[in-house]
Amino acid sequence: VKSAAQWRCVAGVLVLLSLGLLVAVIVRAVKKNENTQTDTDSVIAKLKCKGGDSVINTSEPENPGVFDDLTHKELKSIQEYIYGVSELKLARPKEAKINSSYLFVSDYFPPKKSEALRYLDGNGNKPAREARLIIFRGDKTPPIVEEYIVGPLPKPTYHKLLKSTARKNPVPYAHRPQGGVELGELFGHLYSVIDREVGYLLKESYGATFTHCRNKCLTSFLSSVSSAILNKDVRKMWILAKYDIEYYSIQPVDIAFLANIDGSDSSRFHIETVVYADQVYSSLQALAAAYNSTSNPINKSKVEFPKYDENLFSAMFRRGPPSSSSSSNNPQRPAKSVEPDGKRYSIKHSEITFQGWKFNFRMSTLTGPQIYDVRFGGERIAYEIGLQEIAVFYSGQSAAERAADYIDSGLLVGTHADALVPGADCPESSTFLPTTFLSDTASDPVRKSKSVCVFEMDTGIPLRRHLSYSYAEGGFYSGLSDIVLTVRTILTLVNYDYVLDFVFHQSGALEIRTISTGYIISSVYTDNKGPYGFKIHDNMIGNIHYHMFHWKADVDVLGTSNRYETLDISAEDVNNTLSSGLPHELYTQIRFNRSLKHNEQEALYKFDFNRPKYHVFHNNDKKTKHGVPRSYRIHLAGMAKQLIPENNGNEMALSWARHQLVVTKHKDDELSSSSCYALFDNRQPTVHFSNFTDDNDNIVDEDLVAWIAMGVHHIPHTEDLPITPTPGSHLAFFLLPYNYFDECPSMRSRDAIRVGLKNREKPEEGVVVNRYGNSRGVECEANLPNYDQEVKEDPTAVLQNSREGSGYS
Ligand SMILES: *[C@@H]1O[C@H](CO)[C@@H](O)[C@H](O)[C@H]1NC(C)=O
Ligand SMILES: *[C@@H]1O[C@H](CO)[C@@H](O)[C@H](O)[C@H]1NC(C)=O
Ligand SMILES: *[C@@H]1O[C@H](CO)[C@@H](O)[C@H](O)[C@H]1NC(C)=O
Ligand SMILES: *[C@@H]1O[C@H](CO)[C@@H](O)[C@H](O)[C@H]1NC(C)=O
Ligand SMILES: *[C@@H]1O[C@H](CO)[C@@H](O)[C@H](O)[C@H]1NC(C)=O
Ligand SMILES: *[C@@H]1O[C@H](CO)[C@@H](O)[C@H](O)[C@H]1NC(C)=O
Ligand SMILES: *[C@@H]1O[C@H](CO)[C@@H](O)[C@H](O)[C@H]1NC(C)=O
Ligand SMILES: [Cu+2]
Repeated sequence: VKSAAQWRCVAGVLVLLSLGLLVAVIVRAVKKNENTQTDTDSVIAKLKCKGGDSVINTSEPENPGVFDDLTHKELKSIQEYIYGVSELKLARPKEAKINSSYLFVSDYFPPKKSEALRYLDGNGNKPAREARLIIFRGDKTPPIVEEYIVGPLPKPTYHKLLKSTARKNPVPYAHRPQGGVELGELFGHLYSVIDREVGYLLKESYGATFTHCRNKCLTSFLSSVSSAILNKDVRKMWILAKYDIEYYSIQPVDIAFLANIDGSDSSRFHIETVVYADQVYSSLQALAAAYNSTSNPINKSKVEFPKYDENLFSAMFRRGPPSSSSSSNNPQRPAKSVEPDGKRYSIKHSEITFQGWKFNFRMSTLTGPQIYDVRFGGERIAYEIGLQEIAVFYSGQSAAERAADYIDSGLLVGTHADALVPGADCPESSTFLPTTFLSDTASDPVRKSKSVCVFEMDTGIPLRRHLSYSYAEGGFYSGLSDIVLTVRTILTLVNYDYVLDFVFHQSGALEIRTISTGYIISSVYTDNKGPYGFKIHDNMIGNIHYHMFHWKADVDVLGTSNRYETLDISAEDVNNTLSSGLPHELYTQIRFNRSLKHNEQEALYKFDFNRPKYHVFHNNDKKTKHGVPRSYRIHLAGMAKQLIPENNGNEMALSWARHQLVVTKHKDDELSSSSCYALFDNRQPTVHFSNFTDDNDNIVDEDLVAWIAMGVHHIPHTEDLPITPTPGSHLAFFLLPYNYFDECPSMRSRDAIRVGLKNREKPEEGVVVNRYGNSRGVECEANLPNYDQEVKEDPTAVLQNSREGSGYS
């Protein structure tokens, strides 16, 4: 007997079916007209898929938990509180100058791990929620940067300096990260000075200037010169001129300015060196004089302003004849993923669940994406996994080119996750999550509506499969596609774009992946630049560089009392007399030895091709029924050697890249391995990662944290034009169950397919196909939001229409 609800459902489906037919007719009608349409408007067939019973609530929680980011309401209360603190005298955004005290950025400050665990595991009160504020004190003498903890939220009553054994606070003003207030004053001042002194030269040489230039403008790329390079705490930046045209990082011109932007008085900012056409001058005036000299003529550059159209090599329009399978008359849509039975994951604010997985996601304003309390099958395997730092170091023939050593947390990585585009950045069926934070240029909390996407996807690769073809050998097939949940964010850090994924597999494996794309940085071609890049366009080389990434993985395998062991694989010779019949015959085979790491120094790991190893973490009291420690293994699949010697130049900022894996005893103070000051502070790092292991703590039966470095070298080539494609740049590390489950946990997945004989005794009776209740075929399409319409109505959903809240760039 069917219930009324079920009948209603059937009726609903019929209505939808007929609606679907109607839509199909419309689609056909629209298709006919397509050739006459210039707009790419598309009608989406709306034959609605079943909803499923998952909960998707991406709104801010009323009562945020221990892993939720600061909510809009909390941010407002922080503003109200902090602007009322009289001794700080904070200037409001818009009024803030580099010579005033102002709020630079906010971040959630997670509670101590022990308190959070007591609360999560049911034996403790909910820890107070606190915020971390970076405050620039430009009106102090000397000016400094202070970090404050403000709480308890949502009604703050205190602010106190952040005290930590692992980081300096306060921080010299010269080490502060870049932000909108400073860059506003910097560009306003220096661009007009440059144009005043050498504007006519820029016009003659490049057909463009920095100011009053309408559609023929120069813009610039900034490279901070760190205190380690200068050997003192002075703030300097190279300003590398580029054409302001799509896209400036591969439209270089051969003039660069070294700016001294030290202190809090912007009227004292000045250009102290200029490099023009490979010739060096000590001031703008000196260049102007030399340029005019008739007695002693200098080499002059003469380039035309590029012509902007769809074929401009640096512009990103589709060009070239369509490849054979589709033509411009007959476009054919690519394969897409659908959710025929609705979403199989749930999102409740920061908490995400999928096929036995459960975790919380947040975006740290300072360090980027993080997941917390990561559980599989109910059991916690990691407390926290998060990005720590992204760096890219360039080389070049000139001082300005090689100064381009970017430590991206100096740009506040978490604020650069923005405007993910469904259909290109993430599947159209994705759920998008917002981020919210305070910035130095916006009066209200800045909200980015599509910073993160969550989606289920069939990777198209079998998670497992076996075919036992012959009847004699069993006669069956069994397979399961690697169907995963991905939580993705993409950080656009000036010219580069980094795709950062947390990928949850049904085998209990967690994959953390970084992929790079975006525009390279280039410089003007001269004959002597051979070792630093190929000539890839008329007048341009793509400079060699390398990208480095650092991640933290606070693993908790069956509790917080863990050990770290390597399984060392080696060759050994054994007696082979029995097989060979010869008395002295040896046979060489491989074996492994378990090697327990006792302290942090012993655990420092540098990859060695000659010594293959597994890295496993376990709780010594938790064994399988076979007496083997139940472990999780960290598999490194994205290593690259960092070649700058230790303590040399900017290497200090990358001390985390000295080892591919470091294991430390958990300390709340050792919150992150780098800091937003790392662009400038290398002479005396605010956070110096190699100090984390100096105290050489015991790591046997302790709460352990694994720190993982990844990297990739990049020698640009013509196919990096206009943009670097992602294939080949996938770097990852995995957390893999290792003797943790009795068998592969994917055995419980209903996504599997088995084909077997009906009757093994009588193969002639044929086969059965078992899909474990899943039906085949895709009869519906999700009711996807119309993205094109959305951005037409609100362009800010994809492009910013003012500098407000932009942070840097
Ligand atoms: C989502 O969460 C918010 C805040 O807790 C709540 O007010 C709202 O009702 C929830 N929405 C749904 C559809 O459950
Ligand atoms: C701060 O700088 C602004 C210019 O940016 C200037 O007008 C103002 O007088 C300065 N204030 C102090 C106290 O120096
Ligand atoms: C150089 O020549 C230009 C153009 O004649 C002139 O405008 C400029 O003032 C001269 N600059 C110097 C430093 O002589
Ligand atoms: C000017 O260019 C020529 C030819 O490239 C070169 O030989 C010369 O050294 C350059 N002069 C300066 C001052 O760099
Ligand atoms: C493993 O242990 C064996 C026996 O103790 C030893 O001969 C061998 O050198 C060890 N291998 C490694 C890589 O430590
Ligand atoms: C190998 O084992 C055989 C039989 O056990 C023994 O006779 C022979 O001496 C052994 N050879 C070596 C090289 O140890
Ligand atoms: C790191 O250790 C060095 C040497 O012991 C010390 O001078 C420095 O202050 C430490 N840095 C931090 C951030 O603790
Ligand atoms: Cu690159």
